[in-house]
Amino acid sequence: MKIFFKFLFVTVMIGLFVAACGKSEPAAPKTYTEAEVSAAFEKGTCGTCHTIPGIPNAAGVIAPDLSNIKDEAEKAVSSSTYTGSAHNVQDYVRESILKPDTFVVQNCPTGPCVAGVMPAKLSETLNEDEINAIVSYLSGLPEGAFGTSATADATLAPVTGGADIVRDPTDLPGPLEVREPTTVVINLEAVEVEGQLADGTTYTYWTFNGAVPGPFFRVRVGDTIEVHMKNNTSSTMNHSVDFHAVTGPGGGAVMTQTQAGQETVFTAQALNVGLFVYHCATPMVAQHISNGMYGLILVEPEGGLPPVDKEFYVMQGELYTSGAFGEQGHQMADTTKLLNEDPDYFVFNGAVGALTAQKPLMANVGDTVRIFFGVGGPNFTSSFHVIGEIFDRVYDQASLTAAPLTDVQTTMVPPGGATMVEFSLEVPGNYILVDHALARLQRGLAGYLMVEGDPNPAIYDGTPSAGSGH
Ligand code: HEC
Ligand SMILES: [Cu+2]
Repeated sequence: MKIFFKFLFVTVMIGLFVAACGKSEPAAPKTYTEAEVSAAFEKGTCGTCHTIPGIPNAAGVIAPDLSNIKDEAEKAVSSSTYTGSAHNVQDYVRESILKPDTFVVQNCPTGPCVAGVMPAKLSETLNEDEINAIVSYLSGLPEGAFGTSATADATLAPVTGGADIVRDPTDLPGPLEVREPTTVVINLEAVEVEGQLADGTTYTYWTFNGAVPGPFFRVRVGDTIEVHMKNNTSSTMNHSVDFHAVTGPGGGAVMTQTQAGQETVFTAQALNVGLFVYHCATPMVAQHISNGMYGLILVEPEGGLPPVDKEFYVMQGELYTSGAFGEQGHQMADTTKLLNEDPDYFVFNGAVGALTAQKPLMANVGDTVRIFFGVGGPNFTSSFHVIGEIFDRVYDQASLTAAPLTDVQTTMVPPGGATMVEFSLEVPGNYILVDHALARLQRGLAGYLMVEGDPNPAIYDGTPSAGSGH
């Protein structure tokens, strides 16, 4: 924001200077406020790929830096390699937004630019006014991009709604029957959803199949997975999938970069037993993951896993929002915080309260429970712990072929990693799933395992005291 104001200030000063010199009156195009311009850029998700001076959240890791787009555009329209129809800066920028495939720019920060990366649907996502705001801003101040900053910082109206994007921790398929390897079809669809992040707070999640984490898949070692990766027609971004269970470059990502309304397919053989993360691998990958695009696939050994009474599916991730933790209303993604690894929210299964107030894990005294736990991240390692329980078995790093560790209090799970833990329940009550880096509890990271049954005073007895925080 600071840079923004500096930019604005310089602009206004140039404007005043021009006016004071009595030079030609600039034509009077419609002026747009800071808030209008920022909102248009946000809606177009431009800052996800481009560096744009003054626009919050700009990261610009894969697309041309637009700081100097005025000069670049002037050069481009008069060059022989340019194949578009623009003759001036405004038309060039407008054409880039409306018909991104008309021509391909030469230089991107990661190397030569490629066609088809800039979303083709911006013409539908943005209305005329929003496009004008962007064009006016990019084609160069001082010619009237902004009025005053009178309406700057206009806060968005608080929204309490937002779709439920929480994956129920019991939403997973049961053990496979004993069988020979076969082909298993895996259907994924990238869907961008305005979801509830916390009470009174919404966020635009990018999901696999509408929930966070994505669906839990269960196959047998030796199976061939046939992955169908769809991208919903309403998507503003391309999406893809990288399965850590797949052997081959990109884990599927090189074959599944999928545009809105399209579908891609690949097949792969599950060579290794284990519990594996899958995630979107479209640049900027960290942002696609943070926004909710991760899930787990279990590759069972021949003969399956030992039976248990209850199985649960839990994943941890972090979100980087424009407002601080707890701020009401719609939150935008903050790419600067993402790159600085400075999250506002830590969540299990996508949202604050997902596994406490909304969809707690339920079990009974006497049950053996198994938790398939993974970390989408994108950046933080979890020190996974269940308050009041000891893991009887930890399949460390989700290796299901090595002997499990026994009698473990807390286990570390890195981003893009998983674990399988098992324990039996002897005492009824409320157990809390946490990352033992407990400051994260204050940022939304908690889940309940509610255990019903008869008290077991031989194992746990006493009078509850007030204020334990448990
Ligand atoms: C998913 C990443 C992505 C998003 C989102 C995106 N762009 Fe782009 N953009 C690119 C890439 C990659 C190129 C260069 C390749 C090409 O020319 O198609 C590009 C090219 C451009 C250019 C031409 C740059 C030059 O140096 O000539 C402009 C202007 C532009 N984008 C503006 C925008 C605006 C405005 C938005 C938001 C409304 C936006 N882009 C959203 C990736 C993106
Ligand atoms: Cu994605």
